[in-house]
Amino acid sequence: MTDQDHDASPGSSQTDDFHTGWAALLGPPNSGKSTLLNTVLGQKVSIVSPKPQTTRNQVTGILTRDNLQVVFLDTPGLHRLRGKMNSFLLKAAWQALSRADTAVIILDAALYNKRPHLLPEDLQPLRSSKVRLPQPLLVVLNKIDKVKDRSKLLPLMEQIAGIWPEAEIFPISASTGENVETLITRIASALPPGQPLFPEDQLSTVPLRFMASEIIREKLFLNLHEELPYHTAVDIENWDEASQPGLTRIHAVIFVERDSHKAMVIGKQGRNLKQIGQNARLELEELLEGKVYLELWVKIRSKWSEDERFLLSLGFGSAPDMGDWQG
Ligand SMILES: Nc1nc2c(ncn2[C@@H]2O[C@H](COP(=O)(O)OP(=O)(O)OP(=O)(O)O)[C@@H](O)[C@H]2O)c(=O)[nH]1
Ligand SMILES: [Mg+2]
Repeated sequence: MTDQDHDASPGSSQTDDFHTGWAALLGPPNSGKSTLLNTVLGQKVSIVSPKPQTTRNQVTGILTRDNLQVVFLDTPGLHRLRGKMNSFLLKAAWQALSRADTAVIILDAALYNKRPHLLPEDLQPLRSSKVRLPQPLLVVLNKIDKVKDRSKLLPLMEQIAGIWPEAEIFPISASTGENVETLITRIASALPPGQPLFPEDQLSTVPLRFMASEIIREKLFLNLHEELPYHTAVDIENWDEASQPGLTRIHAVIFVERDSHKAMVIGKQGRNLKQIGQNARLELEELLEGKVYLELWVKIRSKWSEDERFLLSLGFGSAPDMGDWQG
């Protein structure tokens, strides 16, 4: 026996027909990228809301099976908005594509079924001459649970085939899981042979603190109206699990841009903030498998979304851990 046989590294017990790789989930905002990632993993790693631009960074989700490890990269939706924060969002999406062995483009079939004229414009960023999409090109038509008459998908499939003749199209529902397994099988067959990069029980490379701030941000997206969530950011200022066994004390700051935002986040008699805090705490307790004391503060930081240093300090633009490529 060699030393390698004793090695407890992730790849030690695997055979040569193991396939490993990175799969980027890309597409317009609100198409269901994060929902799909959570469904594939059977667990929530990426936050979801009915509002576009919910995801603001790359979020990894690791699927490990007998002879397969797919590291999915959830990404911010591709859009055409301006501003510093938006350019960070786009950078995160394009970086994921450049790292990926395969890319899955996720589209909202129910949306384009009703409004086909939106498709060419929404696909414009992906059709730019600067973008090189890996082959095979996998295109997902998501939300088919909302398309009662499935024959209505045919014109959309034709429209996509007209744009990308080589595309393989997968109608799915990320919410119900319909056809998701077929998609996973196809992604798996597109990945190169290789040893796993992460231990088989690892679900993500995202740090717990980041996940906690994301959970709070999700509750802001779910509880606040209209544009307000876009003016908020969350930072975990203190994390204490040492003082009291079984209890994690988390002190988080919700940044807003103006006085009026602060008043709306807090709500009448503090009702909004209380609700946001309660919802976030319950989910944090599930994540951390223990009691959580969550303290939320709302602070005004004018024009934070244009402040590059501040955005960097919040983790914008930082790529997730690559893992050990040696296995
Ligand atoms: N009916 C239905 N709704 C879906 C499906 N997939 C996602 N949704 C909903 O679509 C909305 C957006 O889902 P997300 O997963 O946040 O979409 P996303 O592409 O990650 O959005 P961004 O991060 O903003 O780019 C949420 O309200 C989801 O519940 C689906 O298959 N069927
Ligand atoms: Mg998302």
